[in-house]
Amino acid sequence: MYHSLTKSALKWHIWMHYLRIMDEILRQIGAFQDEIEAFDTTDADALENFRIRFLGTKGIVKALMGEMKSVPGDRKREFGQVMNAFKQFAESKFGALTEKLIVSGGGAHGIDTTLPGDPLPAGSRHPITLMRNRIVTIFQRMGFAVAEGPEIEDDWHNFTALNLDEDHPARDMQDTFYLSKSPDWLLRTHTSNVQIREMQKGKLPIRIICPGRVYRNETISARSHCFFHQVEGLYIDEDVSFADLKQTLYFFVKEMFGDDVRIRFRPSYFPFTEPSAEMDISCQLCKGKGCAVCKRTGWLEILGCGMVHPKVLENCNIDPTRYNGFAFGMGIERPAMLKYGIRDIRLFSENDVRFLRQFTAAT
Ligand code: 2NM
Repeated sequence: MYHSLTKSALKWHIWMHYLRIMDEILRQIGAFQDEIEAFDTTDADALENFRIRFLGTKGIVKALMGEMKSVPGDRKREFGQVMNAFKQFAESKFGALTEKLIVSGGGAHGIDTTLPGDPLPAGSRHPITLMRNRIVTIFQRMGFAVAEGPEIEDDWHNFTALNLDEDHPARDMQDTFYLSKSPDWLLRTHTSNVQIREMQKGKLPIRIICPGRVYRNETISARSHCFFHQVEGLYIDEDVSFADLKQTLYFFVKEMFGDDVRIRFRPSYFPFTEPSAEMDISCQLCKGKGCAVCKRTGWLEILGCGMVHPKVLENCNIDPTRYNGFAFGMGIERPAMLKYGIRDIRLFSENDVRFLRQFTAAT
């Protein structure tokens, strides 16, 4: 008797617990329905928190499911069906709300992934870059490799190695920016420092093209700036002739300006080349007839060149009785101004997008 009493008391306890759970399930379903109906459909974060609270691994549905073990055997099936129905109902409601959020532009991360993307305005290359690339590419096709080096340089690589003696005017404070720290350090005045460094490496022959920014202490105006860009070339081998120099540069200008361009060389002087020359091309605006741009001469000066001075080779430990070569240097700003009709050199460094946007060429 006592035995059956405890058994039924125990059973009663189990049943009471089961009814309380079923009660709790109904309460949670009601709470879920109330909450989802009142839900602000634009708040993606709130929706996710709401979902986790009900359907997460530590959520309400999971916790109620865990009560399965205390459900009377003949009610486990019914309990399972109710819980599964609740879970599926909740999942479909969350699914519908998430869909709505995405379509209305909220999305899980505030991004509507179904909309076409915003077009990104394509940038354009700087006219100096365009001109430099055109020059460099032509020389690369002739077998020249690009070499680069430091813009902050020591006196030796910028001046001494290039055969500029101690009292050469270019060394003057008036012309060169020296670093306040030491009179030995300066901002390079040409990219020849790169060529010196390449020659010092001792690997011959050398065929390099050196583009880069250079600095000179000049008054800024429409025509000159305290920094600008250069491309210098160097070819060192056995038996290099002035004819090689002329033909290399002639090929370059024909590629650059077209087959009908004419060139001329005028004798000149540089401490680092002997002989030295300046090269002119027939004016591209008047085709050599004479106009304001070429100052009625029909010619435009575009570069300086010459055969590398034996002293320069010696300074770089290259034997001048065995090797020789040519070098040349040109600015980038002037030809770019000519090509694009730019009247003020300062425009290149002002970064006004209305100016920069106009250069849309692919290279
Ligand atoms: C020029 C004109 C002529 C030149 C010479 C050298 C080096 F390093 F080989 F000696 N580099 N660049 C050179 C020669 C530059 O610019 C107007």
